[in-house]
Amino acid sequence: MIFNFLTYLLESSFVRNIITQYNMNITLYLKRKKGIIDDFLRSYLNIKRREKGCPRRLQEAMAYSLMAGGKRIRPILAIASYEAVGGRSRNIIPVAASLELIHTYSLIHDDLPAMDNDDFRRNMPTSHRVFGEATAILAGDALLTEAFNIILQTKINPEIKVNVLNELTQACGPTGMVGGQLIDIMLEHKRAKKKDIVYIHTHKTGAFIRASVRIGAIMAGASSNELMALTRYGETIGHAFQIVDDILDVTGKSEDMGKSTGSDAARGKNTYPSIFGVEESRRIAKRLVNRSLRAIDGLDGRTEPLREIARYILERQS
Ligand code: GRG
Repeated sequence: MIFNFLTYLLESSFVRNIITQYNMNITLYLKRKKGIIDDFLRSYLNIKRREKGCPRRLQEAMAYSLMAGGKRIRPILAIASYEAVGGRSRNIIPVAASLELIHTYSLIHDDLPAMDNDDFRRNMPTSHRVFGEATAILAGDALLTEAFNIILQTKINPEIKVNVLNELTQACGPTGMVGGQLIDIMLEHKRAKKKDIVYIHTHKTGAFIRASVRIGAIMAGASSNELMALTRYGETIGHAFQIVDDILDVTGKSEDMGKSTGSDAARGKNTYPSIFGVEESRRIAKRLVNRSLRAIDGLDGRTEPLREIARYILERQS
């Protein structure tokens, strides 16, 4: 009887979460997962190098931005979400890594003269500064297309594959990232309303982060309740991620951010700090992160990495 009770207690999600909490070192976790993604991307680029038909200069421009040292937060979120609902296969790695190709494309295009016109990204000259505008645009286009190709080549259940592709097209296309980017640009030097800034943040940045979390869950065959909880988690941290990005553009150091700071104000961008001030923006981001933690309270898988990533998003300096 006592033995049964002790077994029940040790297997309960509450106790398991406490045990993981004490074992969890988020810095080490992020470093390990980033290492896995970097290894995959390196071998992917090696395959591309050997493949006939892809011009050398295009390969170089793709590799330059892809291996410039990003945090790999979107792939890591997909893996953490996958593992939280019991996913075990290594098939998650190519799918997670493909998210980094889409993210890198968006950064290359975001930095272009017609967009944010940035000279530095991840402490390196931006793609168009090194390769010229035309090659930079094409490197972005190639990375976006290749992301879908990597998923297509991954051996997974065809229904899951279609669902993953559907998530990405919804999140990164006109109703997601690209739509958010357009409204962001259209409202430069104009006074935006609160609903506009919420739209920009949840579409330009939030939709893709939400999709990264959902893709991990879909890959693991999550139940509808698990998917609902993780969707809520993904959208709240996605929104908070961009608010923190806005705050860091005001308060962060350019060496940590890898690009010049203060650029949002110089460009007349509508940001949370420009509308609510830095302190209130911090409070809003904190509220969103708390909401994300509550959203996954009911899950009894390995949720501690997701919790720690949410806290990290709030406290990050780069
Ligand atoms: C289609 C022409 C055309 C342009 C599209 C899609 C797009 C341009 C822009 C998307 C806007 C964008 C880049 C949003 C993401 C903003 C953001 C918070 C970037 C930083 O992400 P981190 O901190 O960066 O994850 P690292 O460097 O760590 O990868």
